[in-house]
Amino acid sequence: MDTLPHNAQDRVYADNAADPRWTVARVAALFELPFNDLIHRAHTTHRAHFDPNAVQLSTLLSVKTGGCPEDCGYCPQAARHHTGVDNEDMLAVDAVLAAARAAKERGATRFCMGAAWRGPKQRDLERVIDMVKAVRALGMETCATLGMLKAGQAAQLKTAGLDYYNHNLDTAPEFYGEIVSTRTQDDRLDTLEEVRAAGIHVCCGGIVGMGESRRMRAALVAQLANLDPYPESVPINNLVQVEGTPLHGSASLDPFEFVRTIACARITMPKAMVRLSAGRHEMPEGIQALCFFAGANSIFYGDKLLTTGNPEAEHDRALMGRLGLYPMAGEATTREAEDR
Ligand code: SAM
Ligand code: DTB
Ligand code: SF4
Repeated sequence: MDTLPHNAQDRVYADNAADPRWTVARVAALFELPFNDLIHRAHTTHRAHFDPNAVQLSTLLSVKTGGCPEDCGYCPQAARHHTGVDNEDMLAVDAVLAAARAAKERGATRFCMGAAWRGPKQRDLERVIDMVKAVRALGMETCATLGMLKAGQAAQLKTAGLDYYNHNLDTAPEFYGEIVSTRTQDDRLDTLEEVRAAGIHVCCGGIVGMGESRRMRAALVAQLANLDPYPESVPINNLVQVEGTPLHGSASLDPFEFVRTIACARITMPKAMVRLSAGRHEMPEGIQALCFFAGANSIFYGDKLLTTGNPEAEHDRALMGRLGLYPMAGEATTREAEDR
């Protein structure tokens, strides 16, 4: 063999020392490393910045389900996809508060509220603001994902006490148009700028397993890592294939490739919370354990994501117990983000 695997690894280190920017080529070189070299490096990075056995627990709630005008190819909530997800009314603040209280009792420290909107109307935003205030008053961290924000909306959420806003870049820029046609990735970047400018922590990641190439996964990670600053929280979702969506029936991703994506996110965004997000329901526990080793330190906790299933809380507690993992204190994660 002309090129020894450790030479390949050295080259990735050396390149990066010369220029801290993560080009697609550099992230692609990480993806190409032998698996053991990659996850060793990711785990070493993880250990340098975090307690390697602490996992942050967030619970999701869909506060406005279905009927979305957008055409995201992966999403069961798009009105034009016939998935059995109905267009429901927005939840009342009391119902949201009850769900947050239950999540807190189960051990979640962050409560994430999602809405199937292209973006919030002012009247709807006002009810979300009341939800944020109510959840915050429980002593939980708050996160919302409401679609695109217009000028001034992020500032209103910040004033209400919103800690994080989730808005994903979802996939590589060159693949985005194949997955979504009703908006561009530049629209996403505009909202991310609004969120940043309002002083809300950014939660931004993507989905893998949508038929993208490895190079495209590298391009997504590079794009996230080159946001300045990179996001405080980076959800890596494995596509949940829902019947009736255009992406249902896509070839499923090699689970080791999912672990590699987590590892690359950890290496390129060393101080971010890397969130092992959608797709855990279908993911073998051994693969989840490898994800934790490769630097994932946050999960969605509770038996439902927005409309699809997630492992039962009890099951996750048992898995964490078997791995010697424990929940991360809520304030610790925000402090971590603020100290960066
Ligand atoms: N409508 C808002 C938006 O698109 O930003 C907020 C809610 S949307 C459901 C939040 C994120 O969920 C999407 O950006 C996407 O990354 C993720 N998501 C949706 N459907 C998914 C699926 N089937 N599998 C994995 N992730 C999915
Ligand atoms: C994120 O990146 N993943 C979560 C959260 N942010 C909002 C959503 C996953 C949704 C999976 C499909 C569903 O349950 O509808
Ligand atoms: Fe709507 Fe968000 Fe689903 Fe896209 S991902 S269809 S914007 S709910």
